[in-house]
Amino acid sequence: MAILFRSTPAATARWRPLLGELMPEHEFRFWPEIGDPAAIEYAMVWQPPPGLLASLPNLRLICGLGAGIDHLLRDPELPRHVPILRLVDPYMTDAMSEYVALQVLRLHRQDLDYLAQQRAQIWEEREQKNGAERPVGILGFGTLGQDAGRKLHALGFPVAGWSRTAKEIAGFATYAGADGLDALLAKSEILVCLLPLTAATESILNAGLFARLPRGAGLVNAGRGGHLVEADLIPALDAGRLSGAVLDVVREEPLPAGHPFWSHPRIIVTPHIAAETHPPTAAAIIRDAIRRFAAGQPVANLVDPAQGY
Ligand code: NDP
Ligand code: OXD
Repeated sequence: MAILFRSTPAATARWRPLLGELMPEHEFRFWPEIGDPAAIEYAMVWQPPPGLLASLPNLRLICGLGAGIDHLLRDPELPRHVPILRLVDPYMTDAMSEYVALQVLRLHRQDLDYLAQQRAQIWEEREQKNGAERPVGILGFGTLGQDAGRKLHALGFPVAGWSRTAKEIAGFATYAGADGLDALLAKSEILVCLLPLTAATESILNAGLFARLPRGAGLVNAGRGGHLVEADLIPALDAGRLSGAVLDVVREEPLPAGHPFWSHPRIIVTPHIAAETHPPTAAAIIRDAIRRFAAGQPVANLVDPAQGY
């Protein structure tokens, strides 16, 4: 019985030494050297090439190496009968909350304006609110959204969360569904997207949505590039409808050279690093899940492909 590992070359180099040590009972096959496909029962994968998983006739469990599974579901040949485990790692959750707190604070404290002033050697105060006066809305109030929400709340921001199904969570205003979205947008001076990319959330960040936010709202997208209609962003910023946007994810990654997002003064781009998979913690989580699965015990964080996340 073997486990297939497939990720980027850089990630593979970081995982490789850990895997043999943590799971000596398994033989690892590192893509593209997969050997006899029939021997592979488990796959640990990030962005597998289309058809790779379908070529493994005895595959029992697909372990995604990220929190999102859109990279798996876009494979038209994905073997739909094989269960999918997504990665839920408190280390990554902390990382995402750090990122969200940083970027929300940058937007809240007018960091883009002060950086521009510094470049122009302008020493000038700007009017500043407190966090308690800056409502933040989080689209996607799941594992990552709720943790980020708690940490923003601890910093003093009023936080509201939007999810697919209704929730009651002490300390937060919560909204669900299309009607709930309008109510959340109406009061979100900073909007954070931590949604999974699904048919229902694709292109959700568009001109129509920006128009429902308070004028001059800030945007942080750390969900997926496919959430944003890229052509709508710069016009919204240039018109003052939005005051700034932080993008950790974009439709084409890496962001192509010369793309207008690189140089727009009111856009901050980071290279999909908000919450990177952390092999030392992730490997132990996946090892435990595989052991439970192999023993026929219940496994947490198996996803429903029909739901899309
Ligand atoms: P979860 O599944 O825990 O949470 C997803 C949340 O989105 C849930 O609250 C869910 O609602 C909500 N949601 C899903 N579909 C809809 C919809 N149609 N309308 C409203 N709400 C919806 O996922 P995580 O928090 O772990 O991760 C979220 C995403 O973050 C990942 O899918 C990935 O795209 C992105 N990510 C980005 C990273 C980065 O480095 N930039 C790193 C890790 C993840 P409900 O609670 O009702 O199910
Ligand atoms: C993830 C990611 O989904 O890193 O984990 O984007």
